[in-house]
Amino acid sequence: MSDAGRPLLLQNGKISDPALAPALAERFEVIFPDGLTDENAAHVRAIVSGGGHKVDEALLARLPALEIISNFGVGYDSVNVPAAVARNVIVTHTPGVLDEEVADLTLALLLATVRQLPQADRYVREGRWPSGPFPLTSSLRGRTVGLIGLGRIGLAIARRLEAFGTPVLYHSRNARSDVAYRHYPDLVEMARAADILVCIVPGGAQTRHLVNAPVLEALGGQGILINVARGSVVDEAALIAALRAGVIHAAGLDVFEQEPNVPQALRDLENVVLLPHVGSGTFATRAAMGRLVVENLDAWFAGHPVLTPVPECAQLAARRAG
Ligand code: A2R
Repeated sequence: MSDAGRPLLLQNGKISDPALAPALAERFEVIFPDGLTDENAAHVRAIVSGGGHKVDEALLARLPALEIISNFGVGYDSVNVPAAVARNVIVTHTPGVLDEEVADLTLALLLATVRQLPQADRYVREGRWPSGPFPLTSSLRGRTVGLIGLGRIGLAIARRLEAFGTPVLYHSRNARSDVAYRHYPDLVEMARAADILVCIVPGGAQTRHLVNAPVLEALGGQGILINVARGSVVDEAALIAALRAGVIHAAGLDVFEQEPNVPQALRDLENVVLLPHVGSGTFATRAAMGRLVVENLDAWFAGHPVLTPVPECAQLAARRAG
């Protein structure tokens, strides 16, 4: 316990939900990484993580009283979950509440890339229209989308694509029994069959550079890559080379390998649409994520089962609740 009698919580990273800070302050004594000392580190019982800030082995080793990490976001690749589980620390995340929002953004980015909407906007702003019409663009008509990942968000994207009359394929480790979309265990094979690839898998070591030079070559010269997952899923150097050489046609990216730094080489290309990781970035959805972060903490400190443990923690969460 802290001096004020409330548990000590470390907020690791800037969280973009304005309601979260007051909700945490009501329940916890909140400290930030720059206020972490050897003395108070010994009493930290909870972490709220997010914004890509790492919760690594070194940080966990400083926090012997830590019980729970409540991650603001569905992706938790910035948290070293095995190290947390080894210390009996529960990790929760915010699945489900952002699926539709991220799927909306994905379709917006996909259409913006296919139809070159930011380029067309620049064309008008720069006063170039009077000197001639905007060049014709590629089309979503008659094209097939290969989803890399068909989980909660992938399914929400697939539903939207159906409304657009766009056939859907998917790659994942396991085929789903509840969908009619064709499953490709081999990503290169799916890239050959698809015109557009959309990445919506978790980040981390297992999916690092899943999209590499051979996948981009298989996608081909009219191909388009959309990444709304994690920057680490795509080999950015291979992507830049492919975009420059016309190995693929274009890319729409919401995530990058070294966020918030985007390589100048990407920014110099005309055939890319670049967004600053805004997939779930609306007031309503960030508020829903913030509420789930707090609900998980409330459940834990009331001695109830947490609501949304990450899958790797499900057993630990059940054991601690039992
Ligand atoms: O592989 P499976 O059968 O577990 O299918 C999951 C797939 N997936 C992978 N596919 C290929 N290679 C892998 N190493 C791999 N690991 C996972 O990604 C499943 O189809 C999908 C993940 O679905 P969910 O767990 O429901 O995640 P959700 O909520 O759709 O979010 C996906 C990611 C987040 O982790 C953030 O990084 C990003 O979207 O916002």
